[in-house]
Amino acid sequence: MLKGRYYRGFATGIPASAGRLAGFAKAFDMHVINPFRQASYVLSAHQLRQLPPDEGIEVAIAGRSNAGKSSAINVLTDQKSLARTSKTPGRTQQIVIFELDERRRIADLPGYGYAKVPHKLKAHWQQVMQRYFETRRCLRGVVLVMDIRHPLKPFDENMLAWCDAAGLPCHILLTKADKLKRGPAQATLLKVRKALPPGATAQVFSATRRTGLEDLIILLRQWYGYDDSPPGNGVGDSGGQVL
Ligand SMILES: Nc1nc2c(ncn2[C@@H]2O[C@H](COP(=O)(O)OP(=O)(O)OP(=O)(O)O)[C@@H](O)[C@H]2O)c(=O)[nH]1
Ligand SMILES: [Mg+2]
Repeated sequence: MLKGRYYRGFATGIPASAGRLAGFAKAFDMHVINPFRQASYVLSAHQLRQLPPDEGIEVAIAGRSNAGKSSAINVLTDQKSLARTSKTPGRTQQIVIFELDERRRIADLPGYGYAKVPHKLKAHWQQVMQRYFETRRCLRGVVLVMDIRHPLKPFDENMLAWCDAAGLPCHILLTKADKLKRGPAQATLLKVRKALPPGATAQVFSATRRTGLEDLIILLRQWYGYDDSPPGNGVGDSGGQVL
């Protein structure tokens, strides 16, 4: 089951050490520390130059319009309306930056593929996104959000291929899982996993039921380096509250 640097755990499909951690936490009914609760809004950028300095660690939340990116951020941070969500697709029209601490950020990216966005704006965003992914050195990984009922659309495939080429980890959230029964949801997860390049992982998620939240937190704790160094020295500080 070894593929590239990642082992696709049976339960979670996330990297081996993270998968083991999730297993231990569940087996011993331990609670995972959620440092993402301390997230706060920083700014909304129309241009790359408006972004915070390219330092520390940034994780981007990408996906098609209306897939559920902002809702996932709200569940992850345990804040009802930190990121603006909407029934109207195309809601997030900027790169919205949330800060966990002075060296860690989440970037909520504009949704791709909303037909009613004017052509000029679409072209603008295509260009900005391309440059963001090509130049942002602090980018540690991409959480690619897909509606579990409509996975792996062309945008998603492009994103996966780009991350693969750039050697950047990509973790897929198959969200809105509450819209499917468990069987079909697991079948989709397996199908998606089979189609992934080596550096990519996938899990089932639901913002409304908080399904998969623990697995997501464990994975992101690794990406942000919360588990790397002893507590109390800044970057490795695993602050936050219990899930
Ligand atoms: N049932 C269900 N609905 C969800 C879930 N996640 C998001 N939604 C709904 O899907 C719609 C879009 O959610 P958003 O979080 O705003 O999606 P987004 O990807 O940020 O959208 P844009 O910013 O427009 O690209 C909203 O009506 C949400 O309530 C989920 O897990 N389950
Ligand atoms: Mg949004």
